[in-house]
Amino acid sequence: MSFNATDHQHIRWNPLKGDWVLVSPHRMKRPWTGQVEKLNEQDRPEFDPKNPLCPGVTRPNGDVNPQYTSTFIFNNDFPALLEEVPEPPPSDNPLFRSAAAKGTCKVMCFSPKSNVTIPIMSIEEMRQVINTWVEELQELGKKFKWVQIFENKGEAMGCSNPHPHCQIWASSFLPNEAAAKDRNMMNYKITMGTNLLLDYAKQEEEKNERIVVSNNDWLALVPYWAVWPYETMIIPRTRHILRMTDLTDDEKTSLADIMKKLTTKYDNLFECSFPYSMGFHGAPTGPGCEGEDFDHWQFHAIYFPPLLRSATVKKHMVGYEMLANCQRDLTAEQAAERLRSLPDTHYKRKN
Ligand code: H2U
Repeated sequence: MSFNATDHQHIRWNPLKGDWVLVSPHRMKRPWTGQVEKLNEQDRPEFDPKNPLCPGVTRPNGDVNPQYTSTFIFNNDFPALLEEVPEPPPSDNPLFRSAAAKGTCKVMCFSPKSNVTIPIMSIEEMRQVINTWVEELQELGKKFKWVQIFENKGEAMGCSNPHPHCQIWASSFLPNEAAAKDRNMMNYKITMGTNLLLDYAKQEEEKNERIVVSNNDWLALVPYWAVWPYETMIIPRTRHILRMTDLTDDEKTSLADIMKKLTTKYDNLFECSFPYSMGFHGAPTGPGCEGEDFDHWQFHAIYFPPLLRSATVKKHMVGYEMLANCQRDLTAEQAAERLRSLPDTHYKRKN
Protein backbone atom coordinates (compact mmCIF):
# COMPACT_ATOMS: atom_id res chain seq x y z
CA MET A 1 0.00 0.00 0.00
CA SER A 2 1.46 3.40 -0.88
CA PHE A 3 1.03 6.53 1.22
CA ASN A 4 -1.91 8.79 0.55
CA ALA A 5 -2.24 11.94 2.71
CA THR A 6 -6.05 11.83 2.68
CA ASP A 7 -6.19 8.21 3.92
CA HIS A 8 -3.13 7.63 6.04
CA GLN A 9 -2.18 9.19 9.33
CA HIS A 10 1.03 11.17 9.54
CA ILE A 11 2.60 14.07 11.40
CA ARG A 12 3.25 17.44 9.76
CA TRP A 13 5.88 20.00 10.74
CA ASN A 14 5.01 23.60 11.50
CA PRO A 15 8.18 25.49 10.53
CA LEU A 16 6.91 28.74 12.06
CA LYS A 17 6.22 27.38 15.51
CA GLY A 18 8.71 24.51 15.38
CA ASP A 19 6.31 21.73 16.36
CA TRP A 20 4.30 18.88 14.85
CA VAL A 21 0.60 18.24 14.27
CA LEU A 22 -0.85 14.72 14.04
CA VAL A 23 -3.15 14.30 11.01
CA SER A 24 -5.56 11.33 11.20
CA PRO A 25 -7.77 11.61 8.09
CA HIS A 26 -9.09 8.03 8.34
CA ARG A 27 -11.12 9.19 11.38
CA MET A 28 -13.28 11.30 9.06
CA LYS A 29 -15.00 8.05 8.07
CA ARG A 30 -16.26 7.30 11.58
CA PRO A 31 -19.99 7.75 12.17
CA TRP A 32 -21.01 10.95 13.92
CA THR A 33 -23.50 10.33 16.74
CA GLY A 34 -23.49 13.78 18.28
CA GLN A 35 -25.97 16.47 17.38
CA VAL A 36 -25.61 18.79 14.37
CA GLU A 37 -27.62 21.91 15.02
CA LYS A 38 -28.24 25.13 13.14
CA LEU A 39 -27.76 28.21 15.22
CA ASN A 40 -30.83 30.28 15.79
CA GLU A 41 -28.97 33.58 15.46
CA GLN A 42 -30.96 36.57 16.56
CA ASP A 43 -30.64 39.72 14.46
CA ARG A 44 -28.91 42.25 16.66
CA PRO A 45 -30.10 45.86 16.90
CA GLU A 46 -27.84 48.50 15.35
CA PHE A 47 -27.71 50.32 18.69
CA ASP A 48 -28.05 49.05 22.25
CA PRO A 49 -28.04 51.75 24.96
CA LYS A 50 -26.77 49.18 27.47
CA ASN A 51 -23.76 48.14 25.38
CA PRO A 52 -20.58 49.89 26.65
CA LEU A 53 -19.03 49.78 23.15
CA CYS A 54 -21.85 51.72 21.43
CA PRO A 55 -21.59 55.45 20.56
CA GLY A 56 -22.79 57.84 23.25
CA VAL A 57 -23.09 55.14 25.94
CA THR A 58 -21.68 55.63 29.44
CA ARG A 59 -19.27 52.79 30.26
CA PRO A 60 -19.34 51.19 33.75
CA ASN A 61 -16.30 53.29 34.75
CA GLY A 62 -18.24 56.53 34.06
CA ASP A 63 -16.55 57.47 30.75
CA VAL A 64 -18.95 58.48 27.98
CA ASN A 65 -18.18 57.18 24.48
CA PRO A 66 -18.22 59.88 21.78
CA GLN A 67 -20.86 59.79 19.04
CA TYR A 68 -18.30 58.10 16.80
CA THR A 69 -19.14 57.48 13.15
CA SER A 70 -16.30 55.21 12.02
CA THR A 71 -13.69 53.50 14.26
CA PHE A 72 -13.33 54.30 17.97
CA ILE A 73 -10.39 53.41 20.20
CA PHE A 74 -10.10 53.65 23.99
CA ASN A 75 -7.88 52.34 26.78
CA ASN A 76 -9.18 49.00 28.10
CA ASP A 77 -10.91 49.65 31.43
CA PHE A 78 -9.65 46.30 32.73
CA PRO A 79 -6.12 46.08 31.24
CA ALA A 80 -3.93 43.02 31.65
CA LEU A 81 -0.86 45.21 31.12
CA LEU A 82 -0.10 48.55 32.78
CA GLU A 83 2.77 50.94 32.06
CA GLU A 84 3.70 52.12 35.50
CA VAL A 85 4.25 49.16 37.77
CA PRO A 86 7.13 48.14 40.07
CA GLU A 87 9.49 45.54 38.60
CA PRO A 88 10.12 42.19 40.30
CA PRO A 89 13.56 41.71 41.92
CA PRO A 90 16.15 39.63 40.02
CA SER A 91 15.44 35.90 40.30
CA ASP A 92 17.85 34.03 42.60
CA ASN A 93 16.66 30.55 41.62
CA PRO A 94 16.28 29.19 38.05
CA LEU A 95 13.10 27.39 39.10
CA PHE A 96 11.44 30.64 40.11
CA ARG A 97 12.23 33.11 37.32
CA SER A 98 10.28 36.27 36.73
CA ALA A 99 10.92 39.42 34.74
CA ALA A 100 9.41 42.88 34.24
CA ALA A 101 6.27 43.10 32.10
CA LYS A 102 4.95 46.51 31.11
CA GLY A 103 2.45 47.50 28.52
CA THR A 104 -0.89 48.92 27.61
CA CYS A 105 -4.23 47.50 26.41
CA LYS A 106 -6.74 49.14 24.10
CA VAL A 107 -10.16 48.27 22.72
CA MET A 108 -11.05 49.30 19.18
CA CYS A 109 -14.57 49.35 17.73
CA PHE A 110 -14.72 48.72 13.98
CA SER A 111 -18.01 50.53 13.42
CA PRO A 112 -20.68 52.46 15.32
CA LYS A 113 -23.17 49.74 14.34
CA SER A 114 -23.52 46.69 16.61
CA ASN A 115 -25.07 44.57 13.88
CA VAL A 116 -22.18 44.47 11.40
CA THR A 117 -19.17 42.16 11.12
CA ILE A 118 -16.14 42.23 8.82
CA PRO A 119 -17.70 40.09 6.04
CA ILE A 120 -20.64 42.46 5.73
CA MET A 121 -18.72 45.72 6.14
CA SER A 122 -17.78 47.62 2.98
CA ILE A 123 -14.21 47.77 1.66
CA GLU A 124 -14.15 51.50 2.54
CA GLU A 125 -15.19 50.76 6.14
CA MET A 126 -12.55 48.03 6.41
CA ARG A 127 -9.97 50.41 4.96
CA GLN A 128 -10.70 52.78 7.84
CA VAL A 129 -10.21 49.89 10.30
CA ILE A 130 -6.83 49.14 8.69
CA ASN A 131 -5.86 52.84 8.77
CA THR A 132 -6.59 52.93 12.51
CA TRP A 133 -4.58 49.74 13.07
CA VAL A 134 -1.63 51.32 11.23
CA GLU A 135 -1.87 54.52 13.32
CA GLU A 136 -1.92 52.49 16.54
CA LEU A 137 0.98 50.30 15.41
CA GLN A 138 3.00 53.41 14.56
CA GLU A 139 2.29 55.01 17.92
CA LEU A 140 2.60 51.98 20.20
CA GLY A 141 5.47 50.52 18.17
CA LYS A 142 7.68 53.49 19.16
CA LYS A 143 7.50 52.38 22.76
CA PHE A 144 6.77 48.66 22.88
CA LYS A 145 8.56 45.59 21.55
CA TRP A 146 5.39 43.80 20.45
CA VAL A 147 2.00 45.18 19.50
CA GLN A 148 -0.60 42.43 19.26
CA ILE A 149 -3.81 43.23 17.41
CA PHE A 150 -6.40 40.49 17.89
CA GLU A 151 -10.08 39.94 17.35
CA ASN A 152 -12.05 37.45 19.45
CA LYS A 153 -15.28 36.90 17.60
CA GLY A 154 -18.28 35.02 18.92
CA GLU A 155 -19.27 33.52 22.24
CA ALA A 156 -17.52 30.27 21.31
CA MET A 157 -14.23 32.19 21.56
CA GLY A 158 -15.13 33.84 24.85
CA CYS A 159 -15.90 37.17 23.24
CA SER A 160 -17.74 39.23 25.83
CA ASN A 161 -19.43 41.72 23.53
CA PRO A 162 -21.16 41.26 20.12
CA HIS A 163 -20.30 44.81 18.96
CA PRO A 164 -17.63 44.52 16.19
CA HIS A 165 -14.33 45.19 17.90
CA CYS A 166 -10.77 44.03 18.45
CA GLN A 167 -8.20 44.49 21.15
CA ILE A 168 -4.63 45.79 21.01
CA TRP A 169 -2.16 44.71 23.67
CA ALA A 170 1.31 46.25 23.51
CA SER A 171 4.08 44.78 25.66
CA SER A 172 7.66 45.46 26.68
CA PHE A 173 8.49 41.77 26.07
CA LEU A 174 8.20 39.40 23.10
CA PRO A 175 5.26 37.03 23.80
CA ASN A 176 5.79 33.27 23.36
CA GLU A 177 4.17 32.93 19.91
CA ALA A 178 6.14 35.89 18.56
CA ALA A 179 9.39 34.64 20.10
CA ALA A 180 8.96 31.17 18.54
CA LYS A 181 8.27 32.65 15.10
CA ASP A 182 11.19 35.04 15.42
CA ARG A 183 13.53 32.17 16.28
CA ASN A 184 12.27 29.82 13.57
CA MET A 185 12.16 32.39 10.77
CA MET A 186 15.67 33.51 11.74
CA ASN A 187 16.99 29.92 11.72
CA TYR A 188 15.40 29.35 8.31
CA LYS A 189 17.07 32.51 6.97
CA ILE A 190 20.44 31.41 8.33
CA THR A 191 20.14 27.87 6.94
CA MET A 192 18.40 28.51 3.61
CA GLY A 193 19.44 32.10 2.95
CA THR A 194 15.85 33.05 2.08
CA ASN A 195 12.65 34.19 3.79
CA LEU A 196 10.47 31.35 5.15
CA LEU A 197 7.06 32.81 4.36
CA LEU A 198 8.12 34.15 0.96
CA ASP A 199 9.35 30.67 0.00
CA TYR A 200 6.16 29.19 1.44
CA ALA A 201 3.87 31.54 -0.54
CA LYS A 202 5.69 30.63 -3.76
CA GLN A 203 5.32 26.91 -3.09
CA GLU A 204 1.64 27.23 -2.16
CA GLU A 205 0.92 29.14 -5.33
CA GLU A 206 2.66 26.49 -7.42
CA LYS A 207 0.92 23.58 -5.67
CA ASN A 208 -2.48 25.32 -5.50
CA GLU A 209 -3.93 22.75 -3.08
CA ARG A 210 -4.55 24.82 0.02
CA ILE A 211 -5.41 28.30 -1.30
CA VAL A 212 -8.94 29.43 -0.39
CA VAL A 213 -9.00 32.86 -2.05
CA SER A 214 -6.40 35.23 -3.45
CA ASN A 215 -6.07 38.67 -4.99
CA ASN A 216 -3.23 40.73 -6.49
CA ASP A 217 -1.28 41.03 -3.25
CA TRP A 218 -2.47 38.29 -0.88
CA LEU A 219 -3.05 34.56 -0.52
CA ALA A 220 -5.58 33.26 2.03
CA LEU A 221 -4.84 29.59 2.63
CA VAL A 222 -5.18 26.71 5.05
CA PRO A 223 -1.56 26.20 6.08
CA TYR A 224 -0.04 22.74 5.52
CA TRP A 225 0.47 22.50 9.29
CA ALA A 226 -3.00 23.82 10.35
CA VAL A 227 -4.20 22.60 13.74
CA TRP A 228 -7.74 24.01 13.99
CA PRO A 229 -10.11 22.43 11.41
CA TYR A 230 -10.53 25.61 9.35
CA GLU A 231 -7.43 27.51 10.45
CA THR A 232 -6.16 29.93 7.78
CA MET A 233 -3.39 32.44 7.15
CA ILE A 234 -3.27 35.53 4.96
CA ILE A 235 0.23 35.98 3.56
CA PRO A 236 1.71 38.43 1.06
CA ARG A 237 1.92 36.84 -2.37
CA THR A 238 5.35 37.98 -3.47
CA ARG A 239 6.40 41.15 -1.66
CA HIS A 240 8.62 41.17 1.40
CA ILE A 241 6.66 43.17 4.01
CA LEU A 242 7.97 43.43 7.56
CA ARG A 243 5.00 45.09 9.23
CA MET A 244 1.47 46.33 8.59
CA THR A 245 2.90 49.85 8.78
CA ASP A 246 4.86 49.09 5.55
CA LEU A 247 1.77 48.42 3.42
CA THR A 248 1.13 50.65 0.41
CA ASP A 249 -2.33 52.20 -0.04
CA ASP A 250 -3.16 49.55 -2.65
CA GLU A 251 -2.05 46.75 -0.34
CA LYS A 252 -4.25 48.11 2.45
CA THR A 253 -7.24 48.06 0.10
CA SER A 254 -6.42 44.55 -1.11
CA LEU A 255 -5.97 43.40 2.52
CA ALA A 256 -9.48 44.70 3.26
CA ASP A 257 -10.69 42.81 0.19
CA ILE A 258 -9.09 39.47 1.12
CA MET A 259 -10.24 39.70 4.77
CA LYS A 260 -13.79 40.31 3.58
CA LYS A 261 -13.61 37.44 1.07
CA LEU A 262 -12.17 34.96 3.57
CA THR A 263 -14.62 35.79 6.37
CA THR A 264 -17.53 35.59 3.88
CA LYS A 265 -16.47 32.01 3.10
CA TYR A 266 -16.26 31.35 6.84
CA ASP A 267 -19.80 32.63 7.46
CA ASN A 268 -21.09 30.62 4.50
CA LEU A 269 -19.59 27.35 5.77
CA PHE A 270 -22.28 26.73 8.41
CA GLU A 271 -24.46 29.76 7.59
CA CYS A 272 -23.69 31.46 10.88
CA SER A 273 -21.57 34.37 12.06
CA PHE A 274 -18.40 32.26 12.17
CA PRO A 275 -16.47 32.55 15.45
CA TYR A 276 -12.69 32.82 15.51
CA SER A 277 -9.69 34.44 17.12
CA MET A 278 -7.54 36.20 14.58
CA GLY A 279 -4.62 38.56 14.67
CA PHE A 280 -1.59 39.93 12.86
CA HIS A 281 2.10 39.13 13.27
CA GLY A 282 4.87 41.34 11.94
CA ALA A 283 8.46 42.13 12.85
CA PRO A 284 9.02 43.27 16.46
CA THR A 285 9.07 46.99 17.18
CA GLY A 286 10.17 49.22 20.08
CA PRO A 287 13.06 51.62 20.71
CA GLY A 288 16.12 50.70 18.64
CA CYS A 289 14.23 48.35 16.30
CA GLU A 290 15.39 50.38 13.25
CA GLY A 291 18.95 49.25 13.91
CA GLU A 292 18.05 45.56 14.12
CA ASP A 293 17.95 43.10 11.24
CA PHE A 294 14.41 41.73 10.91
CA ASP A 295 14.77 40.55 7.31
CA HIS A 296 13.71 37.04 8.33
CA TRP A 297 10.22 38.36 9.21
CA GLN A 298 7.19 38.53 6.95
CA PHE A 299 3.91 40.21 7.90
CA HIS A 300 0.88 37.89 8.01
CA ALA A 301 -2.55 37.30 9.56
CA ILE A 302 -3.70 34.12 11.30
CA TYR A 303 -7.29 32.91 11.88
CA PHE A 304 -8.11 30.24 14.46
CA PRO A 305 -11.80 29.23 14.21
CA PRO A 306 -13.05 26.61 16.73
CA LEU A 307 -15.92 25.11 14.69
CA LEU A 308 -15.65 21.57 13.33
CA ARG A 309 -18.92 20.13 12.07
CA SER A 310 -21.68 22.70 12.40
CA ALA A 311 -22.52 26.10 13.86
CA THR A 312 -22.56 24.50 17.31
CA VAL A 313 -20.08 21.60 17.23
CA LYS A 314 -16.60 22.84 17.98
CA LYS A 315 -13.25 21.18 18.23
CA HIS A 316 -11.98 20.92 21.78
CA MET A 317 -8.25 21.13 22.30
CA VAL A 318 -8.23 18.69 25.21
CA GLY A 319 -6.89 15.23 26.14
CA TYR A 320 -4.21 14.25 23.63
CA GLU A 321 -3.73 17.89 22.54
CA MET A 322 -3.05 19.03 26.10
CA LEU A 323 -0.99 16.05 27.09
CA ALA A 324 0.81 15.03 23.93
CA ASN A 325 0.33 16.68 20.52
CA CYS A 326 -2.19 18.70 18.53
CA GLN A 327 -4.27 16.47 16.27
CA ARG A 328 -6.72 16.95 13.42
CA ASP A 329 -8.93 14.65 11.33
CA LEU A 330 -9.80 16.73 8.25
CA THR A 331 -6.67 17.40 6.20
CA ALA A 332 -5.62 20.97 5.43
CA GLU A 333 -6.30 20.22 1.73
CA GLN A 334 -9.85 19.01 2.46
CA ALA A 335 -10.57 22.08 4.61
CA ALA A 336 -9.25 24.39 1.86
CA GLU A 337 -11.33 22.63 -0.79
CA ARG A 338 -14.45 22.92 1.38
CA LEU A 339 -13.94 26.67 1.94
CA ARG A 340 -12.92 27.34 -1.67
CA SER A 341 -16.07 25.70 -3.04
CA LEU A 342 -18.40 27.97 -1.00
CA PRO A 343 -20.10 30.96 -2.65
CA ASP A 344 -18.35 34.34 -2.62
CA THR A 345 -21.61 36.10 -1.73
CA HIS A 346 -22.55 36.22 1.95
CA TYR A 347 -25.49 33.93 2.78
CA LYS A 348 -27.40 36.86 4.29
CA ARG A 349 -27.05 38.77 1.02
CA LYS A 350 -28.08 35.87 -1.17
CA ASN A 351 -31.53 37.18 -1.95
P1 H2U B 1 -13.38 40.65 24.05
O1 H2U B 1 -12.73 41.21 22.85
O2 H2U B 1 -12.76 39.35 24.45
O3 H2U B 1 -14.86 40.57 23.93
O4 H2U B 1 -13.13 41.68 25.23
C1 H2U B 1 -13.66 42.99 25.24
C2 H2U B 1 -12.73 43.89 26.04
O5 H2U B 1 -13.39 45.13 26.27
C3 H2U B 1 -12.36 43.32 27.40
O6 H2U B 1 -10.96 43.21 27.47
C4 H2U B 1 -13.05 45.60 27.55
C5 H2U B 1 -12.89 44.34 28.38
O7 H2U B 1 -11.97 44.54 29.43
N1 H2U B 1 -14.11 46.48 28.04
C6 H2U B 1 -13.77 47.74 28.53
O8 H2U B 1 -12.60 48.10 28.54
N2 H2U B 1 -14.76 48.57 28.98
C7 H2U B 1 -16.07 48.24 29.03
O9 H2U B 1 -16.87 49.02 29.49
C8 H2U B 1 -16.53 46.94 28.48
C9 H2U B 1 -15.47 46.01 28.01
